[in-house]
Amino acid sequence: MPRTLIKDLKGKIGEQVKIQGWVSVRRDQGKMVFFDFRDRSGTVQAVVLPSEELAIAVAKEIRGEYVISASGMVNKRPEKNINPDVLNGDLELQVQTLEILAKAEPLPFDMSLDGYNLDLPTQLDHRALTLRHPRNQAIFKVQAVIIDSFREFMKSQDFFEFQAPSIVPATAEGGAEVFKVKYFDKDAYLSQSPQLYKQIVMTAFERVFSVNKIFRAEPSQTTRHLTEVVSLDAEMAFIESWTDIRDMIEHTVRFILMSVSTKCEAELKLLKVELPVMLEKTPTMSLTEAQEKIFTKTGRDPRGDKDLSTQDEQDLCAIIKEETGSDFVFVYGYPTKQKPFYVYPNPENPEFNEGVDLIGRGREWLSGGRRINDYAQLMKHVEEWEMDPKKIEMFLEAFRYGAPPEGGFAFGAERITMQILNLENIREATMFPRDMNRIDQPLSTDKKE
Ligand code: AMO
Repeated sequence: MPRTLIKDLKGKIGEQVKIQGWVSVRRDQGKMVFFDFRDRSGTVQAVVLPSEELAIAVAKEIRGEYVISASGMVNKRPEKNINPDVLNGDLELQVQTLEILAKAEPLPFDMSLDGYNLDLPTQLDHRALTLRHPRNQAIFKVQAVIIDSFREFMKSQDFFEFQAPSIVPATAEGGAEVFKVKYFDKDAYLSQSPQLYKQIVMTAFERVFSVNKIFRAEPSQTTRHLTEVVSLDAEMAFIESWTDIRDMIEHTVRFILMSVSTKCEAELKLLKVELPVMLEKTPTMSLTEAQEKIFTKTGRDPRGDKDLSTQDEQDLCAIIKEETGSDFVFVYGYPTKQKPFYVYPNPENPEFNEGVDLIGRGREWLSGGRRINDYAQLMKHVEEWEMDPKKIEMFLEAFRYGAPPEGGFAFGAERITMQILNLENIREATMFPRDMNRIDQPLSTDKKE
């Protein structure tokens, strides 16, 4: 008999089927044995009656995470046992034959949905097992939809996908947060961002995007930083103003939210998540205006600070939510000297730049902005930022030979997943998180996230 996926059982009441999957739970009730079976598509309750002598003997041997093949009849559940809130809550598989395909050792912790409240370090130490949990599967299914819908939207807007390198001769973002690698007898770096490459490729293909790994030597242990990130990057030519970039960011995020809402209904329900509200037009303000607003509304004075602090981001989002109902706000115009050399200074007030961040639900989701495209101006910044032009020669060549007005943006897949799903720690939204203290296993046993 061919295998039926568990999600398709609902159309097969009264029919004989064969399913294959894992045992999530075994419950013995008198002489009967109940199971929750799980495959890639969902979960179903099954019962083995004592009259099925062969099957009941096998059932008694089975523990959590055994891999089985089970055949039997799909029955409608009695009215009083129906659970309308879960997949297959109205049916049950009455097992007639049961085969063990693979055994499992006794589990180190309870894997059943109700008993699942492991602390994060234990979850991550046992990722190979905890990935099987429906809650974690839901998180990573949403993440897959986020990445897919980024690609889909970019392509719909005529952006060209390219592959960015991970080994680079120079750092794009500045700062010390870079991993140096021994490259034969030379030094090289792991890419912090495909920034310089997306700008080069933009000068050939106009609209480009990439989905790639970036690496940041984040020396601190926060709930929103990783050392290895999936970065979703875009760059576009022939813009009139930085606001074209802001609008593209808004359309992209709106498309992602819409895709998650339509494609991940079951996952959002399981995770008990409400999507953030994005208005027709997201409120936009300069850093100075945002600081002024925070001061007026809270009495706390961040005016003159060079960036928004974590507290500022939280306060600003709370104020904007109350004033407009929006869960998002764009903040632009950061001090030019605080940001990387490629960001475009405001021609009327060059101390502030035309970089923009999207802040939502109290945290930064995404960064972008207009870039310097004039070669002479770029070279002036290279000098002022004390960069070695020889190390970025390939980038400079693209701009020496004609680069249109342009800009772009980037966001981390893990950060946006965390924010969309309202998770407390970015590691929950990362299958195999790398940070200061962990590469699969903790690097030292006395430090926990
Ligand atoms: P920035 O450094 O702000 O900008 O990064 C852009 C976005 O990438 C994500 N991100 C991270 N996520 C998790 N852990 C980290 N350590 C981490 N660092 C960054 C965030 C952040 O908003 N080149 C520019 C982008 C551009 O202008 O196009 C850049 O890298 O979501």
